[in-house]
Amino acid sequence: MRYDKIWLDARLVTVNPAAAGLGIIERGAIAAKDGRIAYVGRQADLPGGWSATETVKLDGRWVTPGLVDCHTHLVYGGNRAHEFELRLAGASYEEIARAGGGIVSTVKATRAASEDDLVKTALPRLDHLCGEGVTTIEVKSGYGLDQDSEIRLLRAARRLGRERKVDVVTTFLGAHAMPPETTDKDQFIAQVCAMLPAIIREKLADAVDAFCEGIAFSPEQTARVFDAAKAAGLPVKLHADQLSNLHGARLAAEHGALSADHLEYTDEEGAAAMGEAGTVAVLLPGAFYVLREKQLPPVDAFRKHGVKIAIATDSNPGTSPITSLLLTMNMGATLFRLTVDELVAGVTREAARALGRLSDIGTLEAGKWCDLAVWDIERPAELVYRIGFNPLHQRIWRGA
Ligand code: DI6
Ligand code: FE
Repeated sequence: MRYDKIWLDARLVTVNPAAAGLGIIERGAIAAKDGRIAYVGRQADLPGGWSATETVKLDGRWVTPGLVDCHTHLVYGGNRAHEFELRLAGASYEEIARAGGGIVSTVKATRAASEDDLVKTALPRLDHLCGEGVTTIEVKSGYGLDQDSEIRLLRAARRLGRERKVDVVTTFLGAHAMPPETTDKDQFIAQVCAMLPAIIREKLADAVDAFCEGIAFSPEQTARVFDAAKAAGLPVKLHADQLSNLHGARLAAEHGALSADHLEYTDEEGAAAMGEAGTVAVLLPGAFYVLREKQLPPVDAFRKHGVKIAIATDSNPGTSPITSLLLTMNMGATLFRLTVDELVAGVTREAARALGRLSDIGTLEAGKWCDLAVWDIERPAELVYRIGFNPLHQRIWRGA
């Protein structure tokens, strides 16, 4: 076999679901051909007679799958530093939202931005994430809230994937908030559903999301968006039970959602429904931290009901202005008491599952894209333990 590139003397965190724990292989080798993993396993088991165009010795460094940030709102205009100051002075997130700030202030700035502006302002945030080994990122719309602005935002998100060596998975989140020009929620939901054909025609969305919450949309309104998405052949996900328990987790599970995200107020019944349906729990400790939330997501219930757990940055200008998946892992440990194994799987295999991409990325298995992160660490726990330190040695996307 002739490989394009082979990495030798590696300690592999395969995250292979068939293996115990993180599927670690000491003295491992991994080889790429045509951008995909052609061999992964013990170096001693490499098939005889192999050769490679390029050989890299990793001197015992650790290799994980490229990291997957499966929930972001990376593309938007402006920022909300002013609102941050108001919150420091005592205003709550919901009070600011009800007074016309919050998401709506970002909507105004996003509508005023050109597609070029949106790409230009998102790139430094993307670069920071990629600088920590992220090779796939999900980006949601939801700051345009009219058809043209949502489409502009999604086009900008797609462009990020052409400007950088990274996979960008896009999600249409038209039902994120009420736009400032309307107050009739049912009517706006009808408009959101009516935006889908144009978005699909341009292949601008890989999934559809909604924000099911008192300050956003009801379960019934969310279900209408889900039905429209399903009729159009797109998978769904949900911002569920972030600030109160509207049984969004159960709703997402009933609709076969890829994931339900946030979930601080989810009850055991919701967790059980998610386990049954195979809906991934995407936990977002950055938003929990910024909002000084006290209610913890029901991690034990997720474990008990076999719910797969992913974690993500939720990178957004309001509740999670964070562009570090490593820091997010640290928060997942300290705030949510997730284990190192859960966190490493949560930013690789389970994040890929939450995007419906597990057959292509998220673990080190032959046939998947050869997206890797090579780390200068002595054990995987170091990825979680340090705060504000980046041990990335090298990032490989599609074998190069
Ligand atoms: N939940 C969140 O945490 C973000 N969106 C959502 O539905 C917040 C977005 C923002 O405040 O701009
Ligand atoms: Fe979000």
